[in-house]
Amino acid sequence: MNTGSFLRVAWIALAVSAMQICVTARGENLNRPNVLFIAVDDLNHWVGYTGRNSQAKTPNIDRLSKMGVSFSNAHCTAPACNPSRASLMSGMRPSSTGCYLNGQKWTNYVKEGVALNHHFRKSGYTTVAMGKIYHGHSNSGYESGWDEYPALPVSSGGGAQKYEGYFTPMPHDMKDRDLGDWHTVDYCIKQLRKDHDKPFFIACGFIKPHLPWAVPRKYYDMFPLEDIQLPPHIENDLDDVPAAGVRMAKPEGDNAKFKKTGRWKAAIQSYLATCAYTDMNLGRLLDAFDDCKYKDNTVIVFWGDHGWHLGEKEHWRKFSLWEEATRAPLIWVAPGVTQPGTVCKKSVDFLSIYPTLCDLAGLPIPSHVEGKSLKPLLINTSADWEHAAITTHGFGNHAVRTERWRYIRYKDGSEELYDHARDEYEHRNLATNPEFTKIKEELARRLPQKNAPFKSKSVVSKRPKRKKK
Ligand SMILES: [Ca+2]
Ligand SMILES: [Ca+2]
Repeated sequence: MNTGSFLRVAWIALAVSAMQICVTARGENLNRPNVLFIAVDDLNHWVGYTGRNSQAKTPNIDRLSKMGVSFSNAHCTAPACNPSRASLMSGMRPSSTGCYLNGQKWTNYVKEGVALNHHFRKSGYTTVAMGKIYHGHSNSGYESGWDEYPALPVSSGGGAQKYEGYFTPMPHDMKDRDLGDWHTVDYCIKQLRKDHDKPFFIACGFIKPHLPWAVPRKYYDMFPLEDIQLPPHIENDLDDVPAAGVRMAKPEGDNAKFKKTGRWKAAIQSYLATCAYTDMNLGRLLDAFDDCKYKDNTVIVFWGDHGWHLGEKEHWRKFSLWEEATRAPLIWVAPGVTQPGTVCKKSVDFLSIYPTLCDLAGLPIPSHVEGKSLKPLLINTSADWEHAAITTHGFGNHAVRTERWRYIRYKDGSEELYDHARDEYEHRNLATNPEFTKIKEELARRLPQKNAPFKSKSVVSKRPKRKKK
Protein backbone atom coordinates (compact mmCIF):
# COMPACT_ATOMS: atom_id res chain seq x y z
CA MET A 1 0.00 0.00 0.00
CA ASN A 2 1.43 3.36 -0.95
CA THR A 3 1.27 6.32 1.37
CA GLY A 4 -1.67 7.86 -0.50
CA SER A 5 -3.88 4.74 -0.23
CA PHE A 6 -2.83 4.20 3.39
CA LEU A 7 -3.95 7.71 4.28
CA ARG A 8 -7.19 7.16 2.38
CA VAL A 9 -7.92 3.90 4.22
CA ALA A 10 -6.92 5.47 7.52
CA TRP A 11 -9.22 8.43 6.85
CA ILE A 12 -12.14 6.14 5.97
CA ALA A 13 -11.54 4.07 9.11
CA LEU A 14 -11.47 7.24 11.18
CA ALA A 15 -14.63 8.57 9.54
CA VAL A 16 -16.46 5.26 10.09
CA SER A 17 -15.49 5.13 13.75
CA ALA A 18 -16.48 8.78 14.20
CA MET A 19 -19.87 7.96 12.67
CA GLN A 20 -20.19 5.03 15.04
CA ILE A 21 -19.48 7.30 17.97
CA CYS A 22 -22.16 9.68 16.71
CA VAL A 23 -24.63 6.87 16.29
CA THR A 24 -23.82 5.50 19.71
CA ALA A 25 -24.08 8.89 21.34
CA ARG A 26 -27.35 9.52 19.55
CA GLY A 27 -28.62 6.02 20.34
CA GLU A 28 -27.78 6.44 24.00
CA ASN A 29 -29.40 9.83 24.05
CA LEU A 30 -32.55 8.46 22.53
CA ASN A 31 -32.70 5.89 25.30
CA ARG A 32 -32.42 8.40 28.05
CA PRO A 33 -35.72 9.21 29.76
CA ASN A 34 -37.30 12.59 29.30
CA VAL A 35 -37.97 14.74 32.35
CA LEU A 36 -41.14 16.61 33.24
CA PHE A 37 -40.09 18.85 36.12
CA ILE A 38 -43.00 20.46 37.97
CA ALA A 39 -42.26 23.17 40.54
CA VAL A 40 -45.01 24.70 42.66
CA ASP A 41 -44.61 27.97 44.54
CA ASP A 42 -45.74 28.00 48.20
CA LEU A 43 -47.68 24.72 48.12
CA ASN A 44 -47.58 23.31 51.64
CA HIS A 45 -48.43 19.79 52.76
CA TRP A 46 -52.21 20.30 52.53
CA VAL A 47 -52.53 17.76 49.72
CA GLY A 48 -54.43 14.47 49.61
CA TYR A 49 -51.63 11.96 50.15
CA THR A 50 -50.17 13.53 53.32
CA GLY A 51 -53.58 13.62 55.03
CA ARG A 52 -52.49 16.80 56.83
CA ASN A 53 -55.69 18.73 56.17
CA SER A 54 -58.86 16.86 55.26
CA GLN A 55 -60.42 20.03 53.82
CA ALA A 56 -57.92 20.18 50.94
CA LYS A 57 -59.27 19.21 47.52
CA THR A 58 -56.41 18.15 45.29
CA PRO A 59 -57.75 15.40 43.00
CA ASN A 60 -55.02 15.87 40.40
CA ILE A 61 -52.15 15.88 42.87
CA ASP A 62 -53.77 12.71 44.25
CA ARG A 63 -53.91 11.30 40.72
CA LEU A 64 -50.21 12.02 40.21
CA SER A 65 -49.51 10.50 43.61
CA LYS A 66 -51.20 7.28 42.48
CA MET A 67 -48.88 7.14 39.45
CA GLY A 68 -45.66 6.79 41.47
CA VAL A 69 -43.94 7.28 44.83
CA SER A 70 -45.04 10.14 47.10
CA PHE A 71 -42.84 11.29 49.96
CA SER A 72 -44.75 12.12 53.14
CA ASN A 73 -41.71 13.40 55.04
CA ALA A 74 -40.02 15.62 52.43
CA HIS A 75 -38.60 19.02 53.34
CA CYS A 76 -37.11 22.08 51.69
CA THR A 77 -33.49 22.98 52.40
CA ALA A 78 -34.57 26.60 53.05
CA PRO A 79 -38.06 27.92 53.93
CA ALA A 80 -38.10 30.73 51.35
CA CYS A 81 -38.40 30.79 47.55
CA ASN A 82 -34.97 32.05 46.55
CA PRO A 83 -32.61 29.97 48.73
CA SER A 84 -34.81 26.86 48.40
CA ARG A 85 -34.72 26.97 44.62
CA ALA A 86 -31.06 28.00 44.38
CA SER A 87 -30.20 25.02 46.58
CA LEU A 88 -32.45 22.50 44.83
CA MET A 89 -31.29 23.55 41.37
CA SER A 90 -27.57 23.81 42.24
CA GLY A 91 -27.43 20.69 44.42
CA MET A 92 -25.76 22.66 47.22
CA ARG A 93 -26.98 23.66 50.70
CA PRO A 94 -27.61 27.31 51.61
CA SER A 95 -24.91 26.84 54.27
CA SER A 96 -22.46 25.79 51.54
CA THR A 97 -23.16 28.59 49.05
CA GLY A 98 -24.09 31.42 51.45
CA CYS A 99 -27.40 32.02 49.62
CA TYR A 100 -29.73 32.12 52.63
CA LEU A 101 -32.52 34.63 52.04
CA ASN A 102 -34.86 36.02 49.40
CA GLY A 103 -33.04 39.35 49.11
CA GLN A 104 -29.81 37.77 47.88
CA LYS A 105 -29.23 37.48 44.14
CA TRP A 106 -28.67 33.74 43.81
CA THR A 107 -26.42 34.02 40.75
CA ASN A 108 -23.82 35.67 43.05
CA TYR A 109 -23.59 32.31 44.88
CA VAL A 110 -24.04 29.68 42.16
CA LYS A 111 -21.82 29.99 39.15
CA GLU A 112 -23.03 29.64 35.60
CA GLY A 113 -23.17 26.12 34.20
CA VAL A 114 -23.52 23.98 37.34
CA ALA A 115 -27.29 23.98 37.87
CA LEU A 116 -29.52 21.03 37.10
CA ASN A 117 -30.94 22.39 33.85
CA HIS A 118 -27.44 23.30 32.66
CA HIS A 119 -26.20 19.81 33.40
CA PHE A 120 -29.01 18.23 31.41
CA ARG A 121 -28.57 20.67 28.54
CA LYS A 122 -24.83 19.99 28.37
CA SER A 123 -25.62 16.26 28.40
CA GLY A 124 -27.69 16.46 25.22
CA TYR A 125 -31.14 17.33 26.52
CA THR A 126 -33.42 20.01 25.14
CA THR A 127 -34.25 22.18 28.17
CA VAL A 128 -37.34 24.38 28.07
CA ALA A 129 -39.33 26.09 30.80
CA MET A 130 -42.06 28.57 31.59
CA GLY A 131 -43.25 30.19 34.80
CA LYS A 132 -41.22 30.23 38.01
CA ILE A 133 -38.23 27.92 38.28
CA TYR A 134 -35.77 30.22 40.00
CA HIS A 135 -36.61 33.22 42.15
CA GLY A 136 -35.94 36.81 41.28
CA HIS A 137 -36.36 39.30 38.50
CA SER A 138 -35.62 36.58 35.97
CA ASN A 139 -37.13 33.24 36.90
CA SER A 140 -35.00 31.50 34.29
CA GLY A 141 -31.68 32.29 36.00
CA TYR A 142 -28.74 32.03 33.58
CA GLU A 143 -30.07 32.16 30.02
CA SER A 144 -27.46 29.67 28.84
CA GLY A 145 -29.22 26.91 30.82
CA TRP A 146 -32.27 26.85 28.54
CA ASP A 147 -33.10 26.29 24.90
CA GLU A 148 -36.30 28.26 25.39
CA TYR A 149 -37.91 30.16 28.27
CA PRO A 150 -40.81 32.31 27.08
CA ALA A 151 -42.17 35.06 29.32
CA LEU A 152 -45.67 34.82 30.79
CA PRO A 153 -48.25 36.68 28.72
CA VAL A 154 -50.11 37.85 31.86
CA SER A 155 -48.93 38.62 35.37
CA SER A 156 -49.20 35.90 37.99
CA GLY A 157 -51.54 38.04 40.02
CA GLY A 158 -53.93 38.70 37.17
CA GLY A 159 -54.03 42.37 38.06
CA ALA A 160 -55.49 41.72 41.49
CA GLN A 161 -54.27 43.78 44.38
CA LYS A 162 -51.44 42.06 46.12
CA TYR A 163 -53.17 40.84 49.25
CA GLU A 164 -56.69 40.26 48.05
CA GLY A 165 -57.93 37.01 49.49
CA TYR A 166 -55.49 37.28 52.38
CA PHE A 167 -56.08 40.33 54.54
CA THR A 168 -59.10 41.58 52.60
CA PRO A 169 -61.92 39.96 50.62
CA MET A 170 -61.52 39.70 46.87
CA PRO A 171 -63.96 40.53 44.05
CA HIS A 172 -63.91 37.17 42.17
CA ASP A 173 -64.28 38.58 38.68
CA MET A 174 -61.41 36.54 37.37
CA LYS A 175 -61.22 33.74 34.79
CA ASP A 176 -58.89 30.73 34.72
CA ARG A 177 -56.84 32.11 31.85
CA ASP A 178 -56.32 35.48 33.54
CA LEU A 179 -53.51 33.93 35.59
CA GLY A 180 -50.03 33.05 34.36
CA ASP A 181 -50.12 29.38 35.33
CA TRP A 182 -52.84 28.65 32.77
CA HIS A 183 -50.43 29.77 30.02
CA THR A 184 -47.48 27.90 31.50
CA VAL A 185 -49.53 24.71 31.21
CA ASP A 186 -50.52 25.57 27.62
CA TYR A 187 -46.84 25.91 26.76
CA CYS A 188 -45.85 22.63 28.45
CA ILE A 189 -48.72 20.81 26.69
CA LYS A 190 -47.41 22.09 23.35
CA GLN A 191 -43.97 20.77 24.25
CA LEU A 192 -45.39 17.33 25.10
CA ARG A 193 -47.15 17.19 21.72
CA LYS A 194 -44.03 18.12 19.73
CA ASP A 195 -41.68 15.74 17.95
CA HIS A 196 -38.42 15.88 19.84
CA ASP A 197 -35.20 14.61 18.27
CA LYS A 198 -33.40 14.73 21.61
CA PRO A 199 -34.57 13.81 25.12
CA PHE A 200 -36.30 16.74 26.78
CA PHE A 201 -36.31 18.44 30.16
CA ILE A 202 -39.57 20.40 30.40
CA ALA A 203 -39.81 22.60 33.50
CA CYS A 204 -43.30 23.75 34.45
CA GLY A 205 -43.12 26.45 37.13
CA PHE A 206 -46.48 27.10 38.81
CA ILE A 207 -46.65 30.49 40.55
CA LYS A 208 -49.84 29.74 42.50
CA PRO A 209 -50.68 29.15 45.32
CA HIS A 210 -48.29 32.02 46.10
CA LEU A 211 -49.99 35.26 47.18
CA PRO A 212 -52.11 37.00 46.02
CA TRP A 213 -54.74 34.38 46.83
CA ALA A 214 -56.96 35.66 44.08
CA VAL A 215 -58.54 33.01 41.86
CA PRO A 216 -61.95 32.68 40.17
CA ARG A 217 -65.08 32.48 42.31
CA LYS A 218 -65.74 28.79 41.57
CA TYR A 219 -62.66 27.74 43.58
CA TYR A 220 -63.84 29.67 46.61
CA ASP A 221 -67.27 28.07 46.27
CA MET A 222 -65.64 24.65 46.72
CA PHE A 223 -64.84 25.66 50.33
CA PRO A 224 -67.84 27.38 51.97
CA LEU A 225 -66.63 29.74 54.68
CA GLU A 226 -69.08 28.40 57.26
CA ASP A 227 -67.52 24.92 56.98
CA ILE A 228 -63.88 25.99 57.30
CA GLN A 229 -61.96 24.42 60.17
CA LEU A 230 -58.93 26.05 61.76
CA PRO A 231 -55.74 23.98 61.89
CA PRO A 232 -54.87 22.37 65.25
CA HIS A 233 -53.32 25.01 67.52
CA ILE A 234 -52.93 25.81 71.22
CA GLU A 235 -52.86 29.08 73.12
CA ASN A 236 -49.43 30.49 73.96
CA ASP A 237 -47.65 27.88 71.87
CA LEU A 238 -44.58 30.10 71.67
CA ASP A 239 -44.09 30.20 75.46
CA ASP A 240 -41.62 27.29 75.31
CA VAL A 241 -39.86 28.52 72.16
CA PRO A 242 -36.51 30.34 72.50
CA ALA A 243 -36.33 34.02 71.56
CA ALA A 244 -34.68 33.25 68.21
CA GLY A 245 -37.69 31.15 67.20
CA VAL A 246 -40.20 33.74 68.41
CA ARG A 247 -38.43 36.35 66.28
CA MET A 248 -38.94 34.13 63.23
CA ALA A 249 -42.62 33.64 64.07
CA LYS A 250 -43.28 37.38 64.40
CA PRO A 251 -46.55 36.84 66.31
CA GLU A 252 -47.12 40.59 66.40
CA GLY A 253 -47.28 40.60 62.57
CA ASP A 254 -49.82 38.72 60.45
CA ASN A 255 -51.06 36.64 63.40
CA ALA A 256 -52.07 39.71 65.38
CA LYS A 257 -53.82 41.11 62.29
CA PHE A 258 -55.85 37.96 61.74
CA LYS A 259 -56.87 37.82 65.39
CA LYS A 260 -58.00 41.42 65.16
CA THR A 261 -59.91 41.17 61.88
CA GLY A 262 -61.38 37.71 62.49
CA ARG A 263 -60.36 36.67 58.98
CA TRP A 264 -58.45 33.54 59.95
CA LYS A 265 -61.04 31.21 58.39
CA ALA A 266 -61.36 33.41 55.33
CA ALA A 267 -57.61 33.20 54.79
CA ILE A 268 -57.74 29.42 55.01
CA GLN A 269 -60.59 29.37 52.49
CA SER A 270 -58.48 31.56 50.18
CA TYR A 271 -55.45 29.29 50.42
CA LEU A 272 -57.49 26.14 49.81
CA ALA A 273 -59.15 27.84 46.81
CA THR A 274 -55.81 28.91 45.34
CA CYS A 275 -54.39 25.39 45.80
CA ALA A 276 -57.50 24.04 44.01
CA TYR A 277 -56.74 26.37 41.09
CA THR A 278 -53.18 24.98 40.93
CA ASP A 279 -54.56 21.46 41.09
CA MET A 280 -56.86 22.18 38.13
CA ASN A 281 -53.85 23.30 36.07
CA LEU A 282 -51.91 20.20 37.04
CA GLY A 283 -54.88 18.16 35.82
CA ARG A 284 -54.69 19.79 32.39
CA LEU A 285 -51.00 18.94 32.21
CA LEU A 286 -51.58 15.32 33.28
CA ASP A 287 -54.36 14.89 30.69
CA ALA A 288 -51.88 15.92 27.98
CA PHE A 289 -49.20 13.71 29.49
CA ASP A 290 -51.51 10.68 29.45
CA ASP A 291 -52.14 11.25 25.75
CA CYS A 292 -48.55 11.94 24.70
CA LYS A 293 -46.18 9.51 23.05
CA TYR A 294 -43.45 10.09 25.64
CA LYS A 295 -45.51 8.76 28.55
CA ASP A 296 -43.62 5.49 28.97
CA ASN A 297 -40.18 7.08 28.85
CA THR A 298 -40.61 10.23 30.94
CA VAL A 299 -39.70 10.81 34.58
CA ILE A 300 -41.99 13.20 36.44
CA VAL A 301 -40.87 15.00 39.56
CA PHE A 302 -43.32 17.29 41.36
CA TRP A 303 -42.25 19.46 44.29
CA GLY A 304 -43.34 22.50 46.32
CA ASP A 305 -40.54 24.93 47.19
CA HIS A 306 -41.39 25.05 50.95
CA GLY A 307 -44.37 24.92 53.31
CA TRP A 308 -46.72 27.58 54.68
CA HIS A 309 -48.05 28.35 58.15
CA LEU A 310 -51.66 29.47 58.43
CA GLY A 311 -51.66 30.41 62.11
CA GLU A 312 -50.04 27.26 63.52
CA LYS A 313 -47.54 28.30 66.23
CA GLU A 314 -48.93 31.85 65.97
CA HIS A 315 -47.10 32.14 62.67
CA TRP A 316 -48.08 32.89 59.06
CA ARG A 317 -46.22 32.32 55.79
CA LYS A 318 -42.92 30.42 55.50
CA PHE A 319 -39.67 31.74 57.06
CA SER A 320 -39.46 29.40 60.07
CA LEU A 321 -37.87 26.04 60.93
CA TRP A 322 -41.06 24.22 61.98
CA GLU A 323 -42.92 21.45 60.22
CA GLU A 324 -45.51 23.67 58.54
CA ALA A 325 -42.81 25.78 56.89
CA THR A 326 -40.43 23.00 55.85
CA ARG A 327 -42.61 20.11 54.72
CA ALA A 328 -43.83 20.16 51.12
CA PRO A 329 -45.07 17.63 48.56
CA LEU A 330 -42.58 15.52 46.62
CA ILE A 331 -43.82 13.01 44.06
CA TRP A 332 -41.79 10.86 41.65
CA VAL A 333 -43.00 8.89 38.66
CA ALA A 334 -40.24 6.90 36.96
CA PRO A 335 -41.33 4.22 34.46
CA GLY A 336 -39.82 0.87 35.32
CA VAL A 337 -38.59 2.14 38.70
CA THR A 338 -41.49 3.41 40.82
CA GLN A 339 -44.47 1.32 41.92
CA PRO A 340 -47.75 3.16 41.33
CA GLY A 341 -49.46 4.50 44.43
CA THR A 342 -46.70 3.95 46.99
CA VAL A 343 -45.82 6.31 49.82
CA CYS A 344 -42.35 6.67 51.34
CA LYS A 345 -42.11 7.89 54.96
CA LYS A 346 -38.34 8.31 55.09
CA SER A 347 -37.09 11.82 55.82
CA VAL A 348 -35.65 13.41 52.70
CA ASP A 349 -34.88 16.93 51.58
CA PHE A 350 -34.87 18.55 48.17
CA LEU A 351 -31.12 18.37 47.83
CA SER A 352 -31.88 14.84 46.65
CA ILE A 353 -33.69 15.96 43.49
CA TYR A 354 -30.58 16.80 41.43
CA PRO A 355 -28.71 13.51 42.01
CA THR A 356 -31.91 11.45 41.67
CA LEU A 357 -32.64 12.91 38.24
CA CYS A 358 -29.05 12.23 37.15
CA ASP A 359 -29.33 8.69 38.47
CA LEU A 360 -32.61 8.01 36.63
CA ALA A 361 -31.29 9.55 33.39
CA GLY A 362 -27.95 7.71 33.58
CA LEU A 363 -25.99 10.97 33.75
CA PRO A 364 -22.94 11.43 35.96
CA ILE A 365 -23.60 13.26 39.24
CA PRO A 366 -21.33 16.35 39.28
CA SER A 367 -18.86 16.43 42.17
CA HIS A 368 -20.30 19.67 43.65
CA VAL A 369 -23.69 17.99 44.23
CA GLU A 370 -24.20 17.30 47.95
CA GLY A 371 -27.46 15.34 48.13
CA LYS A 372 -28.03 11.60 47.84
CA SER A 373 -30.02 9.92 45.09
CA LEU A 374 -33.44 8.67 46.13
CA LYS A 375 -33.38 5.87 43.57
CA PRO A 376 -33.05 3.14 46.24
CA LEU A 377 -36.24 4.51 47.87
CA LEU A 378 -38.00 4.81 44.53
CA ILE A 379 -37.36 1.10 43.97
CA ASN A 380 -38.19 0.10 47.54
CA THR A 381 -39.86 2.70 49.77
CA SER A 382 -38.71 0.93 52.93
CA ALA A 383 -35.06 0.54 51.88
CA ASP A 384 -32.43 1.57 54.45
CA TRP A 385 -32.06 5.34 54.51
CA GLU A 386 -29.80 6.86 57.12
CA HIS A 387 -30.05 10.49 55.99
CA ALA A 388 -32.01 13.23 57.74
CA ALA A 389 -33.73 16.20 56.09
CA ILE A 390 -31.93 19.46 56.87
CA THR A 391 -33.49 22.92 56.57
CA THR A 392 -31.57 26.15 57.02
CA HIS A 393 -33.06 29.60 57.60
CA GLY A 394 -30.51 32.38 57.69
CA PHE A 395 -26.93 31.98 58.84
CA GLY A 396 -26.37 29.34 61.52
CA ASN A 397 -30.02 28.32 62.06
CA HIS A 398 -30.88 24.74 61.15
CA ALA A 399 -33.56 22.08 61.62
CA VAL A 400 -32.83 18.36 61.47
CA ARG A 401 -35.84 16.16 60.68
CA THR A 402 -35.68 12.37 60.98
CA GLU A 403 -38.60 9.95 60.78
CA ARG A 404 -39.46 10.69 64.41
CA TRP A 405 -37.76 13.90 65.56
CA ARG A 406 -37.37 17.55 64.70
CA TYR A 407 -34.35 19.20 66.29
CA ILE A 408 -33.81 22.95 65.78
CA ARG A 409 -30.66 24.80 66.68
CA TYR A 410 -30.40 28.56 66.27
CA LYS A 411 -27.12 30.39 65.81
CA ASP A 412 -27.15 31.55 69.45
CA GLY A 413 -27.16 27.88 70.54
CA SER A 414 -30.80 27.79 71.69
CA GLU A 415 -32.75 24.66 70.78
CA GLU A 416 -36.10 23.00 70.18
CA LEU A 417 -36.91 19.30 70.06
CA TYR A 418 -40.22 17.79 68.98
CA ASP A 419 -41.32 14.16 69.04
CA HIS A 420 -43.49 13.52 65.99
CA ALA A 421 -44.54 10.14 67.32
CA ARG A 422 -46.59 12.01 69.98
CA ASP A 423 -46.77 15.61 68.88
CA GLU A 424 -47.16 16.07 65.14
CA TYR A 425 -48.02 19.77 65.51
CA GLU A 426 -44.88 20.49 67.54
CA HIS A 427 -46.64 21.96 70.56
CA ARG A 428 -44.27 20.69 73.26
CA ASN A 429 -40.62 21.68 73.06
CA LEU A 430 -38.63 18.91 74.79
CA ALA A 431 -35.20 20.50 74.37
CA THR A 432 -34.76 21.48 78.03
CA ASN A 433 -35.76 18.05 79.35
CA PRO A 434 -32.53 16.18 80.35
CA GLU A 435 -34.20 12.90 79.39
CA PHE A 436 -33.60 13.80 75.74
CA THR A 437 -29.97 14.97 75.94
CA LYS A 438 -28.66 11.90 74.11
CA ILE A 439 -31.23 12.21 71.35
CA LYS A 440 -30.36 15.87 70.88
CA GLU A 441 -26.66 14.98 70.64
CA GLU A 442 -27.32 12.36 68.00
CA LEU A 443 -29.41 14.78 65.97
CA ALA A 444 -26.88 17.60 66.38
CA ARG A 445 -24.23 15.44 64.73
CA ARG A 446 -26.20 15.76 61.51
CA LEU A 447 -26.04 19.58 61.43
CA PRO A 448 -24.11 20.99 58.46
CA GLN A 449 -20.41 21.27 59.26
CA LYS A 450 -19.96 24.31 57.10
CA ASN A 451 -21.76 27.62 57.67
CA ALA A 452 -20.82 29.92 54.80
CA PRO A 453 -20.74 33.54 55.98
CA PHE A 454 -23.74 35.71 55.33
CA LYS A 455 -22.50 38.66 53.33
CA SER A 456 -24.96 41.44 53.90
CA LYS A 457 -23.32 43.50 51.16
CA SER A 458 -24.50 40.99 48.60
CA VAL A 459 -28.13 41.60 49.46
CA VAL A 460 -29.76 43.31 46.56
CA SER A 461 -32.06 46.14 47.42
CA LYS A 462 -35.76 45.60 46.97
CA ARG A 463 -37.35 45.50 43.53
CA PRO A 464 -36.53 48.49 41.36
CA LYS A 465 -39.17 51.16 41.80
CA ARG A 466 -41.61 51.40 38.95
CA LYS A 467 -41.75 54.76 37.28
CA LYS A 468 -44.97 56.55 37.97
CA LYS A 469 -46.94 57.32 34.88
CA1 LIG B 1 -42.07 29.92 47.34
CA1 LIG C 1 -45.26 25.20 72.55
